[in-house]
Amino acid sequence: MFKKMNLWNKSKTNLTINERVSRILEQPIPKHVAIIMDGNGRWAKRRALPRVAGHHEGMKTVKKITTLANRLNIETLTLYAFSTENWKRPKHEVDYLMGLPEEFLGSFLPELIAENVKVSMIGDNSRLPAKTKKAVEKAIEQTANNTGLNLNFALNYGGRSEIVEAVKKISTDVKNGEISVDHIDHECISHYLMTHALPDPDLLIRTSGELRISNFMLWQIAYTELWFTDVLWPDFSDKHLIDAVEAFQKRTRRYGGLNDKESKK
Ligand code: V07
Repeated sequence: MFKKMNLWNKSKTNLTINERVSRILEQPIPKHVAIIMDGNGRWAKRRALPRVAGHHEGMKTVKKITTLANRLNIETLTLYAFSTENWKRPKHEVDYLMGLPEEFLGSFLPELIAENVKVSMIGDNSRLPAKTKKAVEKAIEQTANNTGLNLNFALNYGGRSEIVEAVKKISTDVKNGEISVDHIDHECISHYLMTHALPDPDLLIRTSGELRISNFMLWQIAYTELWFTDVLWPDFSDKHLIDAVEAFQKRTRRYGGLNDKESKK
């Protein structure tokens, strides 16, 4: 009849967002969080709206989650905005998606600058439309000296292509005598990836119920904690990022300081 209640859990459900943020900040924070922002099309379909309406709503979620990630002192937030596979979508949808970086930055770049956010990008930008490329380059330039959150967009990014490109560059450098075959190790390969300047993700979030990696950061997620939710990206809120970071902290606390990554080195 009377169910014994876990008081810590009970009180947790009653905490405000601000209280939960304060608690999170008392424990180790994931330095690098990566997100596969899935479910925008499904969000729109459920409302009988065109798919692009879901992408637009998803863009607003990007801004909200960026602000919270910055507040949580997360160092890098990598967002999978456009995959190398996404070119196969209908032309009107690809065109719309390629307009979003410009629209996002047009609306939010001043706020990002005010929040000390630094914008960066991984992926092959040579195939992006000129206006998309220019908008992103401008944002990268204007935020280059910012010291807060690194907001890293994966645009025209694919994990296997990234590895192929790294293998080509390593081969060229070996051929030209710049490095020897013996020099090729984990660290060397990491150095040739587009993420060379970033730590590996500590936490990967995928929304919308799919339990796959879908060609995202294949090399980098070897020891990453994975967190999946059925919530569609446009519905993803501060509460959900906090849920994910709390789950991360609960899992990593159990390692007692010696985590998988360190012990396998
Ligand atoms: C895109 C909104 C988020 C859900 C996933 C798909 C649609 C923000 C950007 C963006 C990219 C680069 C940049 C500034 C903003 C974006 C694409 C799609 C292609 F410098 N959202 N968003 N880019 N979606």
